[in-house]
Amino acid sequence: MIIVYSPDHALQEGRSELHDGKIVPCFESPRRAALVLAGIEAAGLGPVEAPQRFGLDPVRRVHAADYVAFLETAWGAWVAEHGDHDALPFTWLAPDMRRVLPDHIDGKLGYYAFDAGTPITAGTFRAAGVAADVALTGAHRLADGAPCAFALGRPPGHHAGRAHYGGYCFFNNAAIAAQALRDRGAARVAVLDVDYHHGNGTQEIFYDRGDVLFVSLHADPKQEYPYFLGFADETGSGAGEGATANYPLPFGTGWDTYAEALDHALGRIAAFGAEAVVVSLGVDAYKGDPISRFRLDTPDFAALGRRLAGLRRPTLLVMEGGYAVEAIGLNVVAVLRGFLDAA
Ligand code: SP5
Ligand code: ZN
Repeated sequence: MIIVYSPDHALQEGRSELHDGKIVPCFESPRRAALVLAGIEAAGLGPVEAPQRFGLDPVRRVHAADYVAFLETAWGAWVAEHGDHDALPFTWLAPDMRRVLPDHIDGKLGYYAFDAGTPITAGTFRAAGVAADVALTGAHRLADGAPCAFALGRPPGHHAGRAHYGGYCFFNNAAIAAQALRDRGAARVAVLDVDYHHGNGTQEIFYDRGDVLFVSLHADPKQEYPYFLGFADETGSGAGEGATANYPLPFGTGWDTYAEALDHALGRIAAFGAEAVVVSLGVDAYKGDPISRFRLDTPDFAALGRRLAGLRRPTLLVMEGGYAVEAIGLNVVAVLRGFLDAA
């Protein structure tokens, strides 16, 4: 399997996030990607390639131009105001307020962010751009005929919407890749999101489109972050009616329950006639994950990989979450091994 990786992910290294009422070290750290790479190299899973550079045009295919420009300038504006430590918002736009873009950086953060867990740092914009390039490189390899690829980038992407960031995500790497596959000629693309958290950003981006199916398995938003999207009655709108499918699952979900929902989700993708599949691959459904409450074990991730291969379609796996760092390499390798064994 082609593995796309750049060490430049380390440009995003936030110090702290708000968690359970405390400021704690960021769960989403450079060590995560380094350990996944080490696992892949130890397992000899495939050639590791550097990303190509695509610039911001493919990013702007799914993100608003003003949002991209904000991310490019936010750090400079923050430092000028507050000095050289992570930028975090402290206030947000509630639905009954006015969506007017503030001039002040503190207001801008609240306008574009949806949580206090996603610090902007000196390297955020560059790291997010490289993560998009990693996913885009994988997408182009698929379009050129590769059967599968793994985009090992960070920061992750699936919580980032057309014009908002949060959940450790800035650019929606999976959505950018899915759009690139469309632009390279795939008539129908499916995004399957197996991260423990709902992929609210990806869903928002494609909600009214019939050409990209979004299917997500995740913890029930009545119980879990991001709380305000990912319910089963969200099925798409307009031309996208029927092209969104959510499988909210309860705390404590283990492989049997998960596999049943997964098989249903895979059936949807096959029935849709996807010509390519992008998998938002978080491994935070792992039983040892520090911020999650599902019960998948490492062999279950291998079974997940085998089922993904069973779709028999060109497949791009894109790294998302997974915070049990000691196990993250094993769990990702299990998915990729399972996929290759069944391919
Ligand atoms: C890409 C990705 O996986 N992003 C996840 C962002 C989650 N951030 C908020 C986590 C809040 C977890 N609260 C759990 C309480 C446990 N005591
Ligand atoms: Zn997650």
